[in-house]
Amino acid sequence: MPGLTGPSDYSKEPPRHPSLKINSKEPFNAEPHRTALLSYITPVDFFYKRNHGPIPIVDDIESYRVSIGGLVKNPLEISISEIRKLPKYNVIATLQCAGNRRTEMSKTRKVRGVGWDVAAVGNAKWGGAKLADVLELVGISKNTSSSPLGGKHVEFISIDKCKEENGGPYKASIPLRQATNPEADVLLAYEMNGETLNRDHGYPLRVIVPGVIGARSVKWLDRISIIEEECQGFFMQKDYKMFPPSVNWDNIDWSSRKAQMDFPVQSAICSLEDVDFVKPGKVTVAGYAVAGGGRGIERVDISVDGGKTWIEAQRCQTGNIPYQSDDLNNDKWAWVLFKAVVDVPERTVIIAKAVDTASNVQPENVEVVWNLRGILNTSWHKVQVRRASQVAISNL
Ligand SMILES: Nc1nc2c(c(=O)[nH]1)N[C@H]1C(S)=C(S)[C@@H](COP(=O)(O)O)O[C@H]1N2
Ligand SMILES: [Mo]
Repeated sequence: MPGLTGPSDYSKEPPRHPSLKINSKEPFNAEPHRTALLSYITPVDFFYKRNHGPIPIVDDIESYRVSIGGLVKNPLEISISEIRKLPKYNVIATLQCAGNRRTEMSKTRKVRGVGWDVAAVGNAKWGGAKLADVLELVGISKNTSSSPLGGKHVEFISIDKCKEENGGPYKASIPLRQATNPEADVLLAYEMNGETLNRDHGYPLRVIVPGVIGARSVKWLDRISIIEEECQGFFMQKDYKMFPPSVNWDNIDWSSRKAQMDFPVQSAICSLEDVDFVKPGKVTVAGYAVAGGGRGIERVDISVDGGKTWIEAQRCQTGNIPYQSDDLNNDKWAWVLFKAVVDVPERTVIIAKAVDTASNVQPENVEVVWNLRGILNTSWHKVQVRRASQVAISNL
């Protein structure tokens, strides 16, 4: 790799916004304050950064090529300018780390992994070519589950080097069926929010797999390989799998579970901290809700009495206030923002729970989804709230 010596050379990291909360410095893992998620499009500076190694440097964009090989008749090397000549698509899609809300899961029972609050997620406009169009260049037609030479999966291999792969590149795969389906909107993206993708987010080219856990959206793309079986890399076989609560580090059998792909329905309150002290009067309960697999959000319920009674929040996909509910789900891969203005008792627990268009509902308790790697904490999001006047009185 030009400029970097290996998986522990952190001497050339890009500058980052000082307000980010750093969960791990090397590799750099950071999330914004949760209030940064109250705008529909997450600014690049405040978009969470999730890395497994140093940020690679691609300083000669002219000589940069992505090779497409494996089980294809006519392998190809393609430059950025050639990719830019293909039809360009802008897809608004939410990217969420499978480890989002891990810190909260760890409070129930300890889990292994980088700690995250509720902001290992962001919504961006990704600009690039459709993978389905790129694969046609090597003779793989649209909407197929098997290539002429028997390939069934598309593997993405990165430039970065990470410890988990013993100094080798980060990699992942998706089924060929998804990769060749134009409606799955899998992109090779060179833009984020209308700007050239920056180094932290995968410059010069990354994969975006909408509706799927962030781990499959490989950054700093180096190679695409058409393969028969799923990618055998660490992050597909030894990580990012959801285990039942009974599995621990002594009895784990990685091969017994599938690689996690679609994200389950999720929501979080971002206008309040846990614990938050609020002034007497109305309180705004706002945040994001997102469904995986291209499903939309049907409803977001809010409780201000710890789950005894519920009201429905307003939702929108533009960020405009007042929130409209008639402009919903135009962006099928994107989150919806929700908002409810409520009266709260002096001391209470406020809860958000989302329902997707398949009527999947977030689970009530973190215990039922607890797993040793701490992924997919989609349990009801709760914040404790106290009225400031009550605090003042109790201090007397
Ligand atoms: N090459 C490479 N791609 C990667 C990763 C990585 O460490 N290296 N991390 C993955 C994970 S786990 C997530 S959640 C997303 C994070 O993307 P972001 O940093 O742009 O938010 O990138 C994914 N793609
Ligand atoms: Mo992730």
